[in-house]
Amino acid sequence: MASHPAAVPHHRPRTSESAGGAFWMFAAIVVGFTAAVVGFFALLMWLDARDARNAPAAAPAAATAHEQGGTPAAAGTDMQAHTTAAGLESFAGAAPANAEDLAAAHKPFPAEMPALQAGPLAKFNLVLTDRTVEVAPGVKYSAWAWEGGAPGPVIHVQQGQTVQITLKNNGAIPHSIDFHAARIAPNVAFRDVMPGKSFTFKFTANDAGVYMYHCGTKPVLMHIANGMYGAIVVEPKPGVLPQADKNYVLVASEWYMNGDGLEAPAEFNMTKAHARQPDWMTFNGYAGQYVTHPLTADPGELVRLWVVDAGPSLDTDFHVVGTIFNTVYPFGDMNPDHVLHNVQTVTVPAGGGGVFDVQIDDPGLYPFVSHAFAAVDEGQVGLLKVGDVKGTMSH
Ligand SMILES: [Cu+2]
Repeated sequence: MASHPAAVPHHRPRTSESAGGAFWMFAAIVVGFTAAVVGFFALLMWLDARDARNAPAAAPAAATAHEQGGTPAAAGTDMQAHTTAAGLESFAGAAPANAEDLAAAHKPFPAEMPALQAGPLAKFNLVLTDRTVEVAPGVKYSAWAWEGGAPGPVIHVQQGQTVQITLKNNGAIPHSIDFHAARIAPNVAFRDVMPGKSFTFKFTANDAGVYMYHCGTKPVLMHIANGMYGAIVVEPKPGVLPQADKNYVLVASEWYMNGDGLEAPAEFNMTKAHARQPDWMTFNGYAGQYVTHPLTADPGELVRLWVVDAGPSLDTDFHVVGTIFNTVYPFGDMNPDHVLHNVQTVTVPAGGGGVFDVQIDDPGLYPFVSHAFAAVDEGQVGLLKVGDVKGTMSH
């Protein structure tokens, strides 16, 4: 060890000492600056959280404010037109004067999980079509979607069932379908289907969980962002999970728009999609729909939320305000040995899923959100109404 390079000429330490001094001075400046920046953003976040806590209540209030010449805002959001960090014009929060009436008249996407099909084979017909959808009250979007809009229908099968998918392409260009629940050669099963054509394939749903399905035709970002996504629940074999009293399926997604969609339908904006700066973020395709039309449960019931984040690009930090998840199956891993207990927020990644069990004893209105709170301001918020409580948070 005597010949170790640590035995350096004695002037060396002085040099490195003075370099070290400069380094530490620089580091101190950086740390000080960082602390100031972090503090500033912490304040912004606190302000945002404080505002957003009131977001569900803000829906009718915002419409009233608009009628009085105040800031227009849509159900469940608290946004106004602004320019995004990348200098892109945002249409977040755009709303007509009658947004509140439109929100009330909107028929929410059915979040209740559909029944299983009996027998070893479950068959599903999916129809792709170009159509105008609404992504928020009065906000129209020219989508590439499904017969019923976006997301596509919830597919519910049991682990071990064979799933037969028939995809009919009624759109103007080729599309395809990629099932994350399948172990299958994608060049065969997920191939492009020409306009007017149908394609059928099968896979066995051996892996329990909740999975995304989506069009996988290039550019995939555009096909997903335009509405070509949905959820498939592969329920574990009977007896694996505690019996849930309520099962709800939520598909989170983002909308990137080239206009506000109030007069003419908005279309996809690739620049915003690449910048990951959506105008709207939704559960089941429509901003704040479960604020106006809450999901329901009785006190003490076991509510199971099957959540998929369709993205295309942002994660969903799933959280229910006012409670703690009793059990979480992170990433949709349904192995009971892998669950988390008593946690507040768990990320559902873009292109992934998560299953959330919650049991609430106190009657009340419990918002479910992506706790990345910009998502709430952009519409990714709903209410779980526990017990016989009145209306939404504002009533
Ligand atoms: Cu497509």
